[in-house]
Amino acid sequence: MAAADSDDKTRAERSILGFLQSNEVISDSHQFASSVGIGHSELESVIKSLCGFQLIESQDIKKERWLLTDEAKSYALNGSPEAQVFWAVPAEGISRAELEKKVGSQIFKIGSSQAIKNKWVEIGKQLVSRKVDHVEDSVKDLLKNIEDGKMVDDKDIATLKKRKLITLQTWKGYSLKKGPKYAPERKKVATDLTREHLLRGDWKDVEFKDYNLDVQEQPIEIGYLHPLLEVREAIQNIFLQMGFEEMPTNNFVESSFWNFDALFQPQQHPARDSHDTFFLKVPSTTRELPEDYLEKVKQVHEIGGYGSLGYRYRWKREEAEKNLLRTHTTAVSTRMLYLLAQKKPFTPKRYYSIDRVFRNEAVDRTHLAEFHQIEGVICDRNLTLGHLIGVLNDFFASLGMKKLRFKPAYNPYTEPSMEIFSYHEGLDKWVEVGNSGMFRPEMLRTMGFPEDVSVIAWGLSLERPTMILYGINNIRDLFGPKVDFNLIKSSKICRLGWQ
Ligand code: FB9
Repeated sequence: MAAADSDDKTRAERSILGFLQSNEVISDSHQFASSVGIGHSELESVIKSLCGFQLIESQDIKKERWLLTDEAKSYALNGSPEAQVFWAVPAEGISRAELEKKVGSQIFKIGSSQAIKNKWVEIGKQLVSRKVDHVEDSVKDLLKNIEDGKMVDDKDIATLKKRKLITLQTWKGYSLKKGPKYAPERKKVATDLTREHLLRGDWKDVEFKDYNLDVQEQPIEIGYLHPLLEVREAIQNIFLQMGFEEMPTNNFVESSFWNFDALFQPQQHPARDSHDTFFLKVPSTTRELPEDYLEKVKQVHEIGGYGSLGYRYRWKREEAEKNLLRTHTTAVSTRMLYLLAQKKPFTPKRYYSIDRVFRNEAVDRTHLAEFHQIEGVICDRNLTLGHLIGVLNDFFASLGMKKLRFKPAYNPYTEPSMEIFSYHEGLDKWVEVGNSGMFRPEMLRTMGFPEDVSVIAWGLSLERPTMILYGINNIRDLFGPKVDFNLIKSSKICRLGWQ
């Protein structure tokens, strides 16, 4: 097959270049193809390549012609239905039934109405009789003319079209003429300078094919970072540059104690019921909790301390032992801060985490039941809200967000708390970019931190910045089974710029 094709191609090439040697133009590639006995599609690819080498120039031509339908073909053969009906009516007339039998119901139905319209026959109650002696079957003639490709005037074309006897066939062709680099024979062009050229010494007069620098490069099959991991890496580098160290977040399953209680979040807090939190059936409860610390947490919840009234309710151990899918990486911050509080003397620390958290929330365009939380925690002496605002400005400035605004907010484990907003030029609006606050003494003192130690912290999601930076509108296009791999392959390098 390939061999046949290739010499068909060379034959097509020779016939085109040969024909143009003595003729100005090849007006219709279809006609030319059938004249040299080559399929038009073969010719087409040769035309394209000869144009590529500017040996010829081609111009698109649109050809169209009317084709007879099968019904019309039968009329061109046997006469139009109206003519057939007329001829079937003898001079003395004929009954409808007989006539129908004679010409057939199809012809009778179409022919009789047309013959009446042409005032050739009249159909009485019983009888069908002629109104003229002789008729010209112009329709048949028209159809034959069309068949022979003769010109037919538009009025007749319109009539035949209306009678669904003809259809228009269009096809694309080319008219060809010599190109700027025309030659009766295509000189073999070399694509590479080879050893043979050098050995033969004919490299001097061989024509080398130009490099086509616009050629689509072979896609290099390499690994691609998912946009979320691109942004994660960029944000990780911001934290590392700011002297933060990563917290170990490799445990999606957490106990209510570290996820809620240690954060001084009361056990009847709405976030702690299964409407918001995924509790585990197996293992439903945690086995290891630090006993002495647990007693202190129980106490601070029940009666407070460190200037707090506490929540004045009966704190239940079994509630704290319930296992769940962590609802925030703040649970990991709690573990790390507790461990830090045990270290004497106190050493200031900067921690960050970027990992999955799970919330039993209604899923919508921007929310799934899980997302990646980014969290920054600074534990040091005498930190104030000013420090928090300062570090937030630094952090978000590295994300390209220069203008921040803070709105008082409430979290069970931080007081004061602030929602963080940044002005987005592109979206031309203030966008909520995170939440933050100062961990409560009921949390820190209970862990064992000295009174002058305070902890500022903030959190945001990884999905939101990634969706905005990559212009992804629906979170399902970013995360989950429906992600289109090409999105990942074509996603540009993450440039943290807020514009
Ligand atoms: O990410 C959020 N928004 C955001 C962040 C960056 C961003 O970047 C731009 C392009 C570059 C754009 C948008 N938010 C937090 C704000 C909203 O999207 C919010 O509706 C949804 N929030 C999530 C929780 O939803 C229930 C984002 C998620 C979130 C919220 C709060 C925290 C973490 C994640 C926190 C915290 C915290 C507070 C105090 C102490 C420690 C942690």
